[in-house]
Amino acid sequence: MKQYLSFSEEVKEAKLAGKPIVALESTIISHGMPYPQNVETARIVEDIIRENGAVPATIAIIDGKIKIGLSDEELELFGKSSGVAKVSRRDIGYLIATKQLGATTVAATMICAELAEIPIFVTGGIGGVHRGAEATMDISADLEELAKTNVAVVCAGAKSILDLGLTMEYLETKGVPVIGYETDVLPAFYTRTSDVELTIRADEPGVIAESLKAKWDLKIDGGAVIANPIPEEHAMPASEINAVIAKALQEADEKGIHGKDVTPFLLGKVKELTAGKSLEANIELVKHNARVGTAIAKAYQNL
Ligand code: PSU
Ligand code: MN
Repeated sequence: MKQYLSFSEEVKEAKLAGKPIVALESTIISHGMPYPQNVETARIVEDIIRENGAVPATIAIIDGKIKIGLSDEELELFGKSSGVAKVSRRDIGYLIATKQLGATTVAATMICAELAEIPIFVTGGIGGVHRGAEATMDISADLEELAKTNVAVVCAGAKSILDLGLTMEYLETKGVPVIGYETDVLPAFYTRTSDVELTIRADEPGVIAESLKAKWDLKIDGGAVIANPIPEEHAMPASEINAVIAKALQEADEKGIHGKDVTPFLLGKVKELTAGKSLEANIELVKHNARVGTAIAKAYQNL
C-alpha cells in the first residue's frame, strides 16, 4: 500500500515530529475556482495552516503516486492545466495506472488522507444530494465516503445548488455526525444559515476533537462534517445568491449537464452571475475553515 504514497519533505518531517497535519483537496484548485485565484487561495490556505501551528498536506495524484503535500510548482500545475481529471473514489486506481494528473475530490481526498493517517481535512464545501435527485439519482460520492472513511471534513456546509434537506437525511441514515461549529443550523456555504437544524453544536475545537476520538476509539467507522459558517462580513445576501443559483440550475438543465460536470458547471455559473462576488466569499470561507480546522487538528493531536 505504502508504495502508492509519496510524502512531501514538510509532511514527512511533521509526521516524525508528531506535529498536527491538515489535509487539503485539489479539485477545489482545478475545478472549483478559476486561475489565478485558485492557486493564490491554495497558497494562502497552506500558509494560514502553517502560521497557526500545523502543516498543510494538499493531496493529488501525480505520475502514478498519491502525493501527500504538494510543492509550489505542483500547486501551480493543478491551477493552470486544463487536462486535470476530477478524481473520485471510482477513478483512483485508473489514474495511478495511467500516470495522469488527478485532482482529488472530497471523497478521494478522504481516502488518501486516511491512508496517510491524517484525520482532519479542510475544504470549502462538500458535495451532496442534488436538487431533483429523486429523478436523476445525482448524489455525490462524498456522502458515501463520509459514511465509511475515518476523516473529519471541515467545511462551510453545503451549497444550496444542492437539496440541503435531502443531504442531511442521507447523512443521518449513514450515521455521519454533522457538527455545527458555533451554529445551531446548517450553514449554506455563501450564507451563514439555512432552514436545516442541526442536532450537534460545538463551540470548542477541543470538544470536536474529543468527539472524533471517542467515535473512532469505539470503532464507529465513518467521517464527520464540521460545519463552519462563513464569517458574517463575507456572507452574501440569501435572496441574491438564491436567485443566482436558480438561474444556474436552469441553465445546467437546459444544457443537459450531467455526471461529474454538474458541480463545476454550477460553481462557474454562480461566479459569472455574481460578477465574482461568490468567488470572493468562497475564498474567505476556505480561509476561515483553515483556521478552525487547524485548531481542531492541534486539539486532536494533543489528546
Ligand atoms: N463544492 C465547492 N467547491 C468544490 C467542490 C464542491 O464549493 O470545488 C468539489 C469538491 O471537490 C467536491 C466535489 O468533492 O466538487 C463534488 O463533486 P460532485 O458533486 O460531482 O460529487
Ligand atoms: Mn454528481
